[in-house]
Amino acid sequence: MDLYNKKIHVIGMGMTGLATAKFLHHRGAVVTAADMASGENMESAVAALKQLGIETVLGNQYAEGCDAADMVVLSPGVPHTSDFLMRARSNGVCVIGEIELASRFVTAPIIAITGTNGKTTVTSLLGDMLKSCGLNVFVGGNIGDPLIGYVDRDENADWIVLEVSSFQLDTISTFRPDIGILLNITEDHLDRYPDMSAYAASKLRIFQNQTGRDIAIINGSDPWIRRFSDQIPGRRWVFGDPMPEQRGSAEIADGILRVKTENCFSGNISPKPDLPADHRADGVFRIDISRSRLFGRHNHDNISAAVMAALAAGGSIQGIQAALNNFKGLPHRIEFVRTLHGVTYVDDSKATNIDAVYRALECFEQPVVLIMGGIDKGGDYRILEPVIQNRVKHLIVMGEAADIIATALGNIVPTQRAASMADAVAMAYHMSKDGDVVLLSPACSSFDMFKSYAHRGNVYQDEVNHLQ
Ligand code: UMA
Repeated sequence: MDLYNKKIHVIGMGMTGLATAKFLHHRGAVVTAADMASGENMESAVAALKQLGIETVLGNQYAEGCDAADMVVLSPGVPHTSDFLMRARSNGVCVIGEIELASRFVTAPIIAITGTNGKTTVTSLLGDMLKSCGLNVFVGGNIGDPLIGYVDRDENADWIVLEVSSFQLDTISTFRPDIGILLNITEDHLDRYPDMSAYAASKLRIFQNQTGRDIAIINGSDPWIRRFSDQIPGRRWVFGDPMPEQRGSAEIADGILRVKTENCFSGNISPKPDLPADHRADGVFRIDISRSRLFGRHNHDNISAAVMAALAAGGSIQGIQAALNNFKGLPHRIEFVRTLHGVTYVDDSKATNIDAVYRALECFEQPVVLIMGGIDKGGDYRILEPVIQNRVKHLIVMGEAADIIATALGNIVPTQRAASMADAVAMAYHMSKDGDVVLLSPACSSFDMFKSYAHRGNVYQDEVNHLQ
């Protein structure tokens, strides 16, 4: 793809837009970077781009110029259906996202991971597994390191392990992972998609350019994935319930994960010559998961998917097992904070959708004081009814969604409103007793009161650590 002298409009000047604008500039394109925001927040981005001589446009005018560009490159946060983009497309302008652009310059094989929940855990765990098998791996994408930066730095990995969001998949056209993983599809981002079918279709795009030589690792127990499985052209490696025409399977019993696969290397994925011969034939691979610190049923799915992908990429059992044993889990995902007076405090601030709260509650046998709330994303909180009835003794709601959640769930569990995180933690402290769990699992995004889910989790942990 020749970018020299091409007029390219980069929309969004966050992490993705900055990396994209720099890459395009280095390749000789005439770049304009634009962002709907203006003011202090944009100062450092503008300064960084100006230093390279890249023109920037902020505020109301930011969409202007798209029609006259050769190409528009979007950041994931920019809805691909915005009017100005529809207009540019109808004027013949090529509109793509950063993942699509970057993938056109990647030569290493790609493992892409998507799903409503668990994708960061799987991306991170899989990256560790392949590294522990001696491979040189780039781990990035939605997890926080844009793929375009890898391309710009001229890195040369053996494998790319890429977390991709539905937003990123919306703007692909040729992106084709050698191994695609779809973990689950449950309600999320319904503030951006008109309905669940549209959101599911977006997730399924991970497989749209795969051929029969590629591998699709999928969750056979997920109703949306089962419904759309005929749209998956790759070879299906299935964890959870079995599916027709599967070419690989994963089962967990008695703390052992058993993965049975076809010969991993019959397709276009070549093993590194120094990998052990035990993976060159059909067979069952056994991994001991009993010592893993990833607990809960949902983590069985995450481990199964990561192990399957690591095997498909030619990883050794020893390397995979060592990485799993050493993996501590990620911050703000059902993270233990402390025990005080017999009460266990857990931070699950990353639970920004309803299904994630369901999965978190399933991990606990003990009575739970649950803290929820933030910005509502349009899902149905009543899905939580059974698990709340079984496990939750008090519900504390906060933020913009407090009333919506209280209306949906307040009639099945005693519910109180908190004005701040400090207030919520103080309430939880008084409501809990020896043997209980206090769980922050918001089901909402955080931007009404915090900078990010991580900021929200850190504030919660600070409040918990200050309790006497
Ligand atoms: N902006 C516009 N016009 C718009 C919308 C946004 O100009 O219509 C501007 C904003 O003013 C802002 C910039 O775009 O200055 C931000 O762009 P962005 O939202 O795409 O953010 P980035 O910093 O580029 O981060 C993105 C991902 N963000 C989103 O998808 C919202 C990051 O995922 C990702 O780590 C990063 O690219 C690198 O790939 C975050 C996320 O929340 C963690 N992802 C969602 C999720 O996981 O659920 C999908």
